[in-house]
Amino acid sequence: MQKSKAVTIQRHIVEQERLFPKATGDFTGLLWDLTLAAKTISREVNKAGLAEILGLTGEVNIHGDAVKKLDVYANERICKSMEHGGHLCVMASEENEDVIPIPDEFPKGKYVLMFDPLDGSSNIDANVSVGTIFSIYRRKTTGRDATIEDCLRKGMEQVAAGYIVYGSSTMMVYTTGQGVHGFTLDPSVGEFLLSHENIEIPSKGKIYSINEGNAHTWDEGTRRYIAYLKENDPSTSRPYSLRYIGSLVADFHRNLLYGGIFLYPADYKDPKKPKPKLRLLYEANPLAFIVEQAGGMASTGKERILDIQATELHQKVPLIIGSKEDVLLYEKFFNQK
Ligand code: P6P
Repeated sequence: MQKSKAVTIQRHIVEQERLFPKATGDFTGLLWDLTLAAKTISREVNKAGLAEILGLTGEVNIHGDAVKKLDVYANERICKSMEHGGHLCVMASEENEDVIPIPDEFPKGKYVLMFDPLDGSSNIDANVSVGTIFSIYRRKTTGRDATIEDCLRKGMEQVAAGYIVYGSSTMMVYTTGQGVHGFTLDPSVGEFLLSHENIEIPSKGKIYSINEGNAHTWDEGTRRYIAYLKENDPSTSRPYSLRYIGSLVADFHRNLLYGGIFLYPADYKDPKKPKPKLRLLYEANPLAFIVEQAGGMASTGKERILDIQATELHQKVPLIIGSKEDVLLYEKFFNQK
């Protein structure tokens, strides 16, 4: 890991903004508001294990505040942190059925924020890493109010994407199309400090991440690919190691740094009606933008994730993402007749 240059994320964002001569600072403000929400969620996630001890399990906590499930808390925290800054025209969340309009009392901006507030939250009680994933687009419509059309986009239109992983430390990883950069939260000063500049994913890994318990639902190509990875052939760096946390951000983050492939293929029990699980707008698109910026690849097996035109807010897609050579090889197996 590179030595931290004690560059805060705020300073890094300003430096990134300087790369865009026409930038107005609006984008910088948006990302700053997001980092504040991240710090607040990190504090709550890290306290979660103390719920019993701190008396946070009742309807009302020791401060008299209503206690919420952490994913509900994270969702509300992001909405409250982002709605008043004047940077956004609309938001959409994995937790909300419909788009989230900016309240009339607040100024509207030119950006769209879509997010998964706390992915993997079912793992919280076991103290497993969880994460927030976000995606930013420029507004597309020109009417008075933004609409769902501003959210139903192709991932290639993103202007920024990132995630916060709440693990042994809290890290924020983001891209604005100028490479991928990681920041580690120093809780003693409450700042995200640059710890991983210009992250590049190895072109080929030795790790595969998939829920082997779903093997009975896999298509033939996926089945043959996973069997191939498990064959003993040191000349082609096989067998691979299976690493599967069951928390997308944690699995993705490890593979981004070490190399490897994460697979969540569709359930093919009914070959005529494949059923994917992960969401295009809140999970696949932001991670696909990040991995491509880091030199990797993200595919459904058939097509590039970032080329998919979203038609529904909660549209699901198969997600095969990670080291380029590994994803390319998967595509060969998946498309073999
Ligand atoms: P499974 C968590 O619920 C999640 O959405 C992702 O974070 C994770 O990668 C996936 O689902 C795990 O799903 O079916 O393997 O438990």
